Amino acid sequence: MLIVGELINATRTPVKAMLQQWDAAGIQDLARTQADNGADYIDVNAGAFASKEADYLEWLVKTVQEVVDRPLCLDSANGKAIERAMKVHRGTSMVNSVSMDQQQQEGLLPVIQGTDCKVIGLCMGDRGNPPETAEDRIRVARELMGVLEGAGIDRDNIYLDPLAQCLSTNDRFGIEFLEGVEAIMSEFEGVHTICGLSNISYGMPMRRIVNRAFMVMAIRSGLDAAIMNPTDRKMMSAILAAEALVGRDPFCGTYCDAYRESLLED
Ligand code: THG
Repeated sequence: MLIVGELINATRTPVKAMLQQWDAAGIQDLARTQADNGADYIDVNAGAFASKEADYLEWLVKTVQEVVDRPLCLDSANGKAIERAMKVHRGTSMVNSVSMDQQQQEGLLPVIQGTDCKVIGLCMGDRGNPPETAEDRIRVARELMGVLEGAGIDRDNIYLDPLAQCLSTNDRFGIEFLEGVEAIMSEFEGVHTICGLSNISYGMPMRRIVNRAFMVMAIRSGLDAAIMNPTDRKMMSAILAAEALVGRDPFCGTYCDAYRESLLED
């Protein structure tokens, strides 16, 4: 499982305050904590500041990469902000995200083409209409694959996001997402799937219980990446166990290594 740490997101109150004060030390603490807890990528999102988003995102990239060697997941719907962030990013970033929004594609595809960046293809139609059913998801996924592969992006660099949405607003959203992952992974061999995991539990009590159960099921459906909180040790343990159980951990080696490093928590 490829883990993208979600904590540097301006929709979170403490992070919003850090950005307003250009608090580099606070941001760098969050970056180190996530890297130390196993994040492969660090997500950076300044979407709560419409007008200053591009300035903040560029600053986040520089500030985070001063202290961690991980690549970043550039989380913005604003093509200009992504373009500026990519210019200062060291190594190969992950662009989050390209959807079927025409205008956004026109801004982003030229910036991505010819690079080796990973790209999240978000299953969201033109004008931002979200999918409801598994069928909706696979339909948008097909369109995204046409656009992304058509732009010359390697399948191994594509992460399709079927969009996890709040279970509390529609009790079908868990199963429709899971069936979407399965359909995508079997139709496009070699592609990856990712999601913002904790969306599923929004508005529910004891969200982490729901997040962990959802993750285990999503792994069974083929999900191989997630934007999530890597400091949740019980979640990280459930991921390691689930991956061993579906045959994605030869000789349970990664699970046993994590045990020896005292990373597991029951
Ligand atoms: N898909 C893609 N990108 C995304 C999302 C997605 N980026 C944004 C979001 N959704 C994923 N990121 C976050 C960041 C913070 C929080 C949720 C999703 C958040 N977390 C709780 C908090 O801080 O209070 C804690 C969650 C928990 O661990 O219980 O607010 O869907 N491509």
